[in-house]
Amino acid sequence: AGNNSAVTLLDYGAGNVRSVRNAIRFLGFDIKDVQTPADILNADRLIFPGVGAFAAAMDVLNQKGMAEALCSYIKDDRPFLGICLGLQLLFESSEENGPVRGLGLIPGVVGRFDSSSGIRVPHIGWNALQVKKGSGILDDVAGQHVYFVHSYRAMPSDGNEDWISATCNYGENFIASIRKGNIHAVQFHPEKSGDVGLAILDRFLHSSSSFVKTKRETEEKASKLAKRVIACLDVRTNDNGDLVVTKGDQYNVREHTKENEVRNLGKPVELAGQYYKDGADEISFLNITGFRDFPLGDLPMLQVLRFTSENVFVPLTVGGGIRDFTDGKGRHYTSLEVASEYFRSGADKISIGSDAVYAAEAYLRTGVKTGKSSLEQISRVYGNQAVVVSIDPRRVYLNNPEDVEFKVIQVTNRGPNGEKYAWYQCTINGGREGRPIGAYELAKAVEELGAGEILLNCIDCDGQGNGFDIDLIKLVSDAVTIPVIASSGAGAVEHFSEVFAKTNASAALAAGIFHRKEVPIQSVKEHLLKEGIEART
Ligand code: 1PR
Repeated sequence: AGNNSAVTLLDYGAGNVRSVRNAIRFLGFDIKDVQTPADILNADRLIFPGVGAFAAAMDVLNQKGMAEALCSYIKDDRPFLGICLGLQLLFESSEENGPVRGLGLIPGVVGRFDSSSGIRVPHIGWNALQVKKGSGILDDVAGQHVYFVHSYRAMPSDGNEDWISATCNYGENFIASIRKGNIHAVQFHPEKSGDVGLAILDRFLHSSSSFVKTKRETEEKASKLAKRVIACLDVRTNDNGDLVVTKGDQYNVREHTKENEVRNLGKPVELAGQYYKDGADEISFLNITGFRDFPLGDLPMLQVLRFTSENVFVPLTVGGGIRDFTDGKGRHYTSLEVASEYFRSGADKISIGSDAVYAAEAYLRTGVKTGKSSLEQISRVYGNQAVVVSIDPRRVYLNNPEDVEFKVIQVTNRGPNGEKYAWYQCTINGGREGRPIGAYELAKAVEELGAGEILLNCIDCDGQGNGFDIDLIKLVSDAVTIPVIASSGAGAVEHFSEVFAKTNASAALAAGIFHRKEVPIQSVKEHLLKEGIEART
């Protein structure tokens, strides 16, 4: 930390603020944690990264006497930065499970995005800032993309106009940041917004910034939500017990040699760091043997997250093995404990595969939401924006669409025996077992159960490099209102523009082409921009 004074962090224990801590440390500052209301009043600079639900946060602040201290700190115009819920709590009230009263410092009510207007909720991804002049910490970032993840937002009004320093457009113009004197708050996540976000944090931490952002001119170029490009690392232990990044062909990760060894494409932490530098909008780790190896016994994966999140400032997703589990000694772990450990170690989202299939099957069979599935429990506690459902479907061709009870489509390219139809059968345990449910039915069910996003793989296309399964992605992205990540089959930059032009996917994920260094992430972005598709560069 050197000459820098410490920054005070208000972490009321409702969730993961590890990324904010990592970003502050990365910028060379020490962190003092708020223990008592007096610590707020004595702070030189206060950062308040709100996490969790609005009502729960207000309860804690009120119980600990911190609400009053916060109000007085802010009214005294002392240096303050609120992040995400840390912005929303400044308003009068929120409709999230409410109405619930907020701190009441800024006029306005926080409401939910309206998905009936055709936008996907949660608002997840990199969106452009419309910055007003004199915004202080947002100087030079007008028109840049920053990372948002939320379902609720504050709206501009005559009453709060003088507070607004930036807006963002998502179906409507909502408040992206506020500023008055030394008081700042942002709806987006600077700690997850790459260089741009670090520059914003750094401006808050220093009166005059030393972190120079030179990537782009300050002209407002970007205007809307960018299509995301996600790098995926399939991770498992190899036969020597080392955690390696691997990659399969149609989910088979073993080499076609006599030894049949697990294909080793590198070290997870190094590769993730590389992809961050290369411009990945997000990074996913999938622990592909999680269905048989219990993740909390799998400490290396938690270490990978801890190390990665120290230097990688874009969202991290981790999946594999999220379910209830009883270990050899008879100790029972809930899926919520597994997920919590992933979040604490630096994950922003968790991804559920097999267990979500069971949950969806049960829900469709009974019509009852028990609230007990891993999906429901984790999204209730951490919010649905933190829960991704990963689907591993396999195409099943049919001559007659009446042959199955699942949603059938007419395929663009006929099957091997001239079949005109197909359905997409969900699988579990890394494609090893087919289940009596289609990708379409599963997607709709998990949306209702609380999933915030869908990661849509396709076993037929995985590792083939022939492009995404457009039929499948269209089917699923039109069936739900949550964001859908297209996955499996990318082999060239054109495949990315194709999937965004022909489907409503919000993001495209690839593994093999990046691992084999065939196509740099930056080329994908440049290609998208050339094709008129919004991308973050
Ligand atoms: O079921 O909750 O334990 O989660 C297991 C997770 O591991 C699921 O998300 C499942 O998709 C994943 N998984 C399981 N087995 C494999 C395997 O490959 N044998 N990998 C596997 C999934 C698919 C994508 C891949 C894309 C892009 N890999 O993640 O990265 O297909 O690849 P490409 O660009 O090279 O074509 P649970």
